[in-house]
Amino acid sequence: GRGLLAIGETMGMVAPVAAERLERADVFRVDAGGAESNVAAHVAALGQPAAWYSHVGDDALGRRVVARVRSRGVDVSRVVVDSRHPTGLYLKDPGHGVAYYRAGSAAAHLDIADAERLTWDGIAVVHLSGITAALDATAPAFLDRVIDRARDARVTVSFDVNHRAALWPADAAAAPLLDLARRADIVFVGRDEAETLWDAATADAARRLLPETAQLVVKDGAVGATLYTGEERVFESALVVDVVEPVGAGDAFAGGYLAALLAGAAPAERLRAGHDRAALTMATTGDFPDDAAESPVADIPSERTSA
Ligand code: KDG
Repeated sequence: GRGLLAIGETMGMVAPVAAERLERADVFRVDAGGAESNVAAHVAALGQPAAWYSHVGDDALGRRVVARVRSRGVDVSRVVVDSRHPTGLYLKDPGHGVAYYRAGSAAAHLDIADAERLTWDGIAVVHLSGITAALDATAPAFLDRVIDRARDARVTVSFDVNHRAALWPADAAAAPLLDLARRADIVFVGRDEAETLWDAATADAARRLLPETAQLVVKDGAVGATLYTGEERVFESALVVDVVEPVGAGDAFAGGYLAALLAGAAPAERLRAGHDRAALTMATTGDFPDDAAESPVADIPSERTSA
């Protein structure tokens, strides 16, 4: 069947192996971290076709990132290697957020030419996130063009609002993120995120801002998630888990949901698939269910395209 294309920056991620503060930890892993490729990896893990598109630098970190995403079953053949700009990097300080080293990265240079180059064969859903809108002056136009082209190709547009306060404050992000959400067919937003951005303190308040969205999912952390479709409102409780580190749980939820959608699952089942993947991800300091035992550089990619 047709699958998912996720688009957006994936960086090198450095995280303590145990849930220790960055300042004190001695043992770290270097993995790939990017909201959109995480979603693709969850979709692939659940047996649905998934591809990822972005730019990486022509550097060891970029090769490591691409190899890692590929090792999770994601088609990376579209990824562009940019010889002029580096792969971005971020550090995790468990329980205390992240630090980005991504300004001017290869993926921050995604632009309209990238959007024009995309092909839609085999793609049922394109997944985007609000992180891309914050990256660079060229990124908003890139997202606009991707959405227009997906619509023309009758590809479903999935959008995770993904406000990252370390990239842009809520007052700057609120309007552009709402505009993007209004153009998507499927929207994922946190209840607290909708409150911070748009003063929408409840799931129903978020729905009033996005009344036309074909599938609106409002996630309320440990409580559960609500799905609004044209006809119904479905709530599914979250699973009870011991949280080691929560970063990546939102991507896991979206990946579980979208994999179930691609498999033809009913609304409640899609929400449960999201909760299942999120629970697995919160049990690790990485962005992805624990696969640290795998060799991260076993598979160096051979495809190299110059930007
Ligand atoms: O959702 C997890 C992401 O936040 C993480 O993988 C890094 O993509 C990332 C970002 O921009 O924060």
